[in-house]
Amino acid sequence: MKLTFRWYGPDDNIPLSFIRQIPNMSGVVTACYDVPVGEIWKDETLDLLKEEANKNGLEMEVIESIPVHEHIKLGLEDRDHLIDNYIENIRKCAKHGVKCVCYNFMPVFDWLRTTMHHVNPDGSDSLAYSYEDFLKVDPKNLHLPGWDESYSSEELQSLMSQYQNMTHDDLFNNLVYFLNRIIPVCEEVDINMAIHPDDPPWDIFSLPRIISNEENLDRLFNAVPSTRNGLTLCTGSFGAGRHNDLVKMAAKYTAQKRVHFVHLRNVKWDGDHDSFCEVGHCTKDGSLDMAEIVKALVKNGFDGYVRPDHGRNIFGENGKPGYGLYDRALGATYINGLFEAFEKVKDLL
Ligand code: DNO
Repeated sequence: MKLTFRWYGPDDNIPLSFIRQIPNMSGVVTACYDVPVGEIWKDETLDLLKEEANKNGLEMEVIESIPVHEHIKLGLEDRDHLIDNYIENIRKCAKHGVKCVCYNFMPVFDWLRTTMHHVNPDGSDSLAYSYEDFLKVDPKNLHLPGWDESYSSEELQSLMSQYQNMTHDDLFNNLVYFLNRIIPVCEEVDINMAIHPDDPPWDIFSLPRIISNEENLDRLFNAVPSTRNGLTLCTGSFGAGRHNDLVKMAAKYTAQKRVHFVHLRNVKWDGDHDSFCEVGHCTKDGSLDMAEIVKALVKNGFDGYVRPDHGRNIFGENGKPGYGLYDRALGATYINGLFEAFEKVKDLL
């Protein structure tokens, strides 16, 4: 595996000089944030990101994300033009040495929580989702933690209304349409596409979601068989859904050569409903068996990219929710330990 770390570019308040000091760190996971979704990325920005990473001894082989414009998800008339731009971005990334592109196909929101600051018994804070709190959210007057600055409330209402009559099949067909155009280019330029699962893995506000479970993945991989059409196995996203067996999924999709990128984090289910909170990475801290997941990856020959996903805010850090330095760095060392241990005994697994 290649251990990577998300870096939000020069504006990230975690400097590359710190990231490189995390044991076994090979590279950054980043993106161009200076161009609106749907437009063509600037070469200068990609040059700069790569140069900065390389200067610090880090690679830039993973992009998260090239975001997919809502009109592509909606299947509107201008989608072909927007897909052309997407293809152009894939080509540019390839020219800059990128090997893997993470993206998602969730309508409107690419993750959802009911609080960004859930206080844990040990005094750390983390993101959490409470079923009860979610029921209180008024879809007509949406205020969602972490999203209020991304959309005005009018924009949000108008976007949501465009999805009103969209079925899961419609959205799926739009994803297949998109992939049928981009995967041949990925084959040509040697890039793996890694779709990120729905987070959390169920429909929200009647918006359809189509990458929430094994059945969804099987359908997607059958529809577009090239292994360039692959997955970001985000354990925390799939794992928030109690219907998902992460160990089985890790084994199955690794064996199928679909797992190009892994986001490792743990979640703790709470109560009988869909509530969960984000916890430290260790198995003991949450509801997912992280060791068994890594074992399944190693046993099935995983050799892709991994990053520690969402950390808590600890040691008094006031980091970007989910993306502080300390807990992700601790997560990285734990991930290193799991991989090293299982890789040593791989033949015995
Ligand atoms: C959240 C992230 C997601 C992810 C996108 C990929 O922390 O895991 O925002 O980057 O869904 O497109």
